[in-house]
Amino acid sequence: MIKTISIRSICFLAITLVCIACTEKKKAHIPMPTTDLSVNSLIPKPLKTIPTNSAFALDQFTAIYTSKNATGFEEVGKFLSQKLNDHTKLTIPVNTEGNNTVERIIYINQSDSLELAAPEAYQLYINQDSIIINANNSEGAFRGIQTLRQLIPIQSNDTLAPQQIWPVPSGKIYDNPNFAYRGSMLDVARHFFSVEDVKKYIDILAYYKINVLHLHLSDDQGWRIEIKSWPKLTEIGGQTEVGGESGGFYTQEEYKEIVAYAAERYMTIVPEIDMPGHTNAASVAYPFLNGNGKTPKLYEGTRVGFSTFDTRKDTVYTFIDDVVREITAITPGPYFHVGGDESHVTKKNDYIYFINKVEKIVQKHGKRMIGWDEVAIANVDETSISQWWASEENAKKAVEKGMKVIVSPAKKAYLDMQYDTLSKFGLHWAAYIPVDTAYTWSPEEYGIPRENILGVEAPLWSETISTIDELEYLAFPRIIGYSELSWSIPDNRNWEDYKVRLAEQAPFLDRMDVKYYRSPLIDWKKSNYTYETIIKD
Ligand code: TNX
Repeated sequence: MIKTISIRSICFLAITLVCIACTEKKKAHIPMPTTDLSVNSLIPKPLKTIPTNSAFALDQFTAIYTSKNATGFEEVGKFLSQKLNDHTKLTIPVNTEGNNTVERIIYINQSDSLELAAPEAYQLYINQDSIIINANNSEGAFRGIQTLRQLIPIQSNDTLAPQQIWPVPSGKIYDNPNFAYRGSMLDVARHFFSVEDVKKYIDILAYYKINVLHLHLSDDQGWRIEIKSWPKLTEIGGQTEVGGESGGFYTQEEYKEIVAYAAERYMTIVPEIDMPGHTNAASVAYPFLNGNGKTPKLYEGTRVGFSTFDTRKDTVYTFIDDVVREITAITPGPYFHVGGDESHVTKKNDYIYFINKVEKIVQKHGKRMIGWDEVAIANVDETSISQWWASEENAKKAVEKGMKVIVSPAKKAYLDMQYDTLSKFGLHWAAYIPVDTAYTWSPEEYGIPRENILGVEAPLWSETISTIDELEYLAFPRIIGYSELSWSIPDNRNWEDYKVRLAEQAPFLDRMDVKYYRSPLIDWKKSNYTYETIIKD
């Protein structure tokens, strides 16, 4: 451990610990329970865990300190303090000097150790009087504090001491993700979801170390992002949704708010404008786009594959250039998703011509193109990314082209598939996906070489859901399993072990007011908040 902490940090730690020792009103020794860090309920499961069988007493005499002059570390400390406050009501100061009531510290330390060279790597050392989180950068530190949050018991153990404490099991954790891209997609086109709904989803995903939210921003039924140079896209194309309810769209300011909220949680937003198919709403707003001389009607059904842009018209590419320019200008992440799926009424040659041109537009605006697996039939560049959802042949083509692949097999990873025949929402064209089926597969098992796999994404299409409760019913608990499939190595994944850890998530999900599906396959842990009482509210 010493190796990984800089001299500066050691001096700081030493001074802090001496100050703690000198504190005059020293508290009576608090007996700690015997713990076993290796049987905790962490999801995703960390790479390596070494228990030391004691505990750190989180209480009102705890303070957080972070490395000075390390970008983003203080913000991570403040984020942790806020979340600890939400959970325990304790007010834990961050980087407050001359605080003589401090007895124990949580230190978030920037370290250049080679052991932390892997992206998002962190180490967590939990001792009786200190918790040290080592990371090379603030992203790793942020992942590390999610682990710490999960280790705080649901309730304080006030039978052990005169004051309330939350005993955190002691030991060491070494961790970094198996895959860099760990995502979920939300379809805000079939049904629109408010900024607040999206933020809530982001918040829960971040707790499970998911780092990408892909927003499906346009489809036949609606255009959901303001484009200032083409205002009718939202004025007309954003006014409806499946079932004919009111629709909606994000202004660019609102989209920026989502992007910033995600960035604070080290999550990348991937915007998708689906084309050349799935474009009915855009063509209603600007009929020249479809090139067939007809003005289509707003569409409120759920059929796919009936619309297309006119791929041979220059003005269509001028339009696309404006859309990509405006969206990329407010998207700091490296990706732009062009859809490209189910273009059943676009001729194959036209489709290839279109994807080739759009890829260049995306690159001109400084982003890497992502497309659904069909895009691999075009002459795409190896820097572009294929999102494999259906065709193994297309996935093979992508690998042959040297592309990276996002693994999203509909039969295993589609959050809009029903759990079983009794499910209230969802479809089942690909499969029924109960919670165990969603977990017991491996991104590596489909013949896509490990080095081509960028990661895993679980898409949530919204034909059958229109409220946050319905969204949560389909997403949770399955998305929690997908987080483990993308973060943890195969040796650390096991259904029997996972299902026990998943059961332990109930109190957190209840506290966060997540209306998850209480799968009968899981022996859900009881919490003060029962599902029934929340539903009644
Ligand atoms: C297929 S998956 C689609 C979507 C639908 C979804 C419903 C993909 C790239 N396209 O347009 O919403 O099925 O499950």
